[in-house]
Amino acid sequence: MAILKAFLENPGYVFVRGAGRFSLVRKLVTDTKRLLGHKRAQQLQRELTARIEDSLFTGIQLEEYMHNLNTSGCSFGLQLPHDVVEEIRAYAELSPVYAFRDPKFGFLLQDRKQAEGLLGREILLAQYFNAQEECPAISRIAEDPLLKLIALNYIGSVPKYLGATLWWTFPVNPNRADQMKHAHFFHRDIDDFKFLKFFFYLTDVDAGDGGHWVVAGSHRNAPKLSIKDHFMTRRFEDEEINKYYEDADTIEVVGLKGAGFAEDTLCVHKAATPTRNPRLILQLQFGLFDFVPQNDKRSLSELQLIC
Ligand SMILES: O=C(O)CCC(=O)C(=O)O
Ligand SMILES: [Fe+2]
Repeated sequence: MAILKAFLENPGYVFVRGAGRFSLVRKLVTDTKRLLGHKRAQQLQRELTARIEDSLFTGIQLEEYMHNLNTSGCSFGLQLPHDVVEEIRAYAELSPVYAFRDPKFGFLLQDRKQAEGLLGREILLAQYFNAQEECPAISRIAEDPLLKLIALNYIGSVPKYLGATLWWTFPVNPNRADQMKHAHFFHRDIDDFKFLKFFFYLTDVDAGDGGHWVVAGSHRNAPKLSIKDHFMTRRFEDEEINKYYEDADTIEVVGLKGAGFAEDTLCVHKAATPTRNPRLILQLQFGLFDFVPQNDKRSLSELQLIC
């Protein structure tokens, strides 16, 4: 019944979440889109290449970058300029952020302890809403010709920009339910038939302190630990993933503020809970369709402060 209701409300969403689990369906939809949109994709490729000099990013060899992304499902080495990092940091310091991504739980960063007192629980994660509209630096990144070229080449047809999300994770002792809900267990995202995320750290992220973890190559090699895993998606325990994949493929992404990477989060991945310092991260997503809402847009009337 619940599935039928969800299907009637948003058939595309149910279609992606269901059929998108199967690599054959993903390939069929992606290839069809590629064939149908070939001309538009070529045109976009030319336009972006013509303005590549405007990119915020330097020192990236596109061919090598795409090779790594295609084979590993992730590719590293993007670096935001200092002024862009500082603009986003300033926005984050001054704007309300929302505990557990709940529009009713807004607070200012400096009032985090007070917000925890009022909520009666430690805040593992807090996200901004309407960040891109309110912080022009995020639009500069979203419009960047190199990022768009990477997305175009990875997705294989004109990519849809699905939006940005900016959030903090804090060094707390979270309960298991919060960790499950907020991606602090290994999982795969079934957001589309083909999609790509870019992540940027806006704080320094050291080893053992809240980094993003990804299993290289797992976009083409899903963890199938039981018959059920052929059909269902779920959260995985670290031990399950460590047993299934080679140690060398499981990467803890560390980096100074401004460091960025591209990832097909069909790869097995997770956030680790910070142990010492809060982590601020920006995510931008591109895909084929926008069935699964990924943006952070909320009407102002929905947003409430708790302190
Ligand atoms: O916060 C992280 O590092 C992981 C987030 C995540 O799972 C995602 O954006 O799909
Ligand atoms: Fe995820």
